[in-house]
Amino acid sequence: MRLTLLFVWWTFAVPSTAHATCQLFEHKNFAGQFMKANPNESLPRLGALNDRVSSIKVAAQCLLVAYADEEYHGVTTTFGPGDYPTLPQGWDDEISSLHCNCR
Ligand SMILES: [Ca+2]
Repeated sequence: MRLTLLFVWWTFAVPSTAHATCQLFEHKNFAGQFMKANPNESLPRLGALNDRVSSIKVAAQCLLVAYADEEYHGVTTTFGPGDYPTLPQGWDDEISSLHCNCR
C-alpha cells in the first residue's frame, strides 16, 4: 500500500523529461511575455522576443545554447539547468537564436 502511494506520488509529482523545456521571458524574474523551446528544438529567430529576453529557465535535463544573432551566429554562451532570474553581463536583451539541447 505504502509503495503504491509512493509510486502514484512519483508519477504525478516528478516532472518527466517529456516536459523538459527551455523557457524565455521578456522581463527579469520570469515576467512579461513568454515563449518556450521544446526538448532538442532549435529556434533560429525569436520573433517578438528577439533582443528582449531578460530571464530564462532551463529544465533539469537540458542545456540552452544562446546566440547573440539570428541563425546561430554571433557571440554564444551556454546556460546549464536552472532558473536565471537575470542574465549575465552582456546577455540581457541580446539573445536572438538558441538551441535547447536535452538528453
Ligand atoms: Ca541579438
